Amino acid sequence: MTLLSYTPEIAEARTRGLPIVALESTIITHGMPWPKNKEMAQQVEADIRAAGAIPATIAVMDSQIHIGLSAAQLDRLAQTPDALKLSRADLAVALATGRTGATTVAATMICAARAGIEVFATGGIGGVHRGAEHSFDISADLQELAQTRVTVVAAGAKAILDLPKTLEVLETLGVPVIAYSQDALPAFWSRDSGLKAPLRMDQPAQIAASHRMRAQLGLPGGQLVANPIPAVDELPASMLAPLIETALREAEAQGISAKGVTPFLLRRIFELTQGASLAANIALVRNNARLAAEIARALA
Ligand code: PSU
Repeated sequence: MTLLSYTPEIAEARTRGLPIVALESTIITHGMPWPKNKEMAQQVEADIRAAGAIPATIAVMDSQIHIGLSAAQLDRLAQTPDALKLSRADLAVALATGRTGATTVAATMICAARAGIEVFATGGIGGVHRGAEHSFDISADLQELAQTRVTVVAAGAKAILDLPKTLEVLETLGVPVIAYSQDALPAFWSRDSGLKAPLRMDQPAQIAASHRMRAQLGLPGGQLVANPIPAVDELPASMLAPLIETALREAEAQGISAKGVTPFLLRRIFELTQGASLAANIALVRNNARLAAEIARALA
């Protein structure tokens, strides 16, 4: 049995050199409730096709890394909320033990790179959690961006995080943080974090060119393209701020830690916004998928 299993469509796209966009699966199992999670995954795949690229949703099932999921596999995964949340540390263990695992940004980057896929769309990357000076909770996504050559399109890092510290760590790690078509770093559900992004680019073709340039320079690591949520879909940061504070206090009081923190906060903010955060989350992932498809087309 081969380690990587491609759907026939993706196998053909690889041989023909067609543009492919990788998609992660933790957002499906741990980021959104059933059945919206499955609808989102299907919709995002359709968006990528409409933009002229081939979607490749990545997950671990039956001791294989699946590059592209069948409708039945996607359906099964979306109803497996206890799937492992896989990052660099546990990817091999899930494969060795046959457990079903959803890939985070970090694990999806590893799998995409092995499959020769250079562009990946997600919602928001993990980063430095608030209070990290005490908890040391820093997402493995940041290290992965520093070492694996995949361009990741996200709406920045999630607003539940400490964004200034996240930017500092990315700078230390040598990861280019490129805001798309604006100067400000986006803040996931909102367009503007109040922080200036280190870099700005306005053309997908130039983002593709800088991806290539890093390889020519022999630099490891990818790029983070921070794509703001469309204005019509954004939630005001001022409305979210107190709700994020409430959710963070609850997480602390309930002793939520490690991999549990982000899913807990996303779920609580979904409840506190009466579902508005989920609608925004879906809109921003779709927006990221469309931009990722344009970058993949420029690279193909
Ligand atoms: N984007 C979303 N929702 C999510 C995620 C991204 O819109 O749930 C997932 C990604 O898989 C990312 C993970 O890698 O959240 C970050 O988790 P942590 O903070 O535990 O590293």
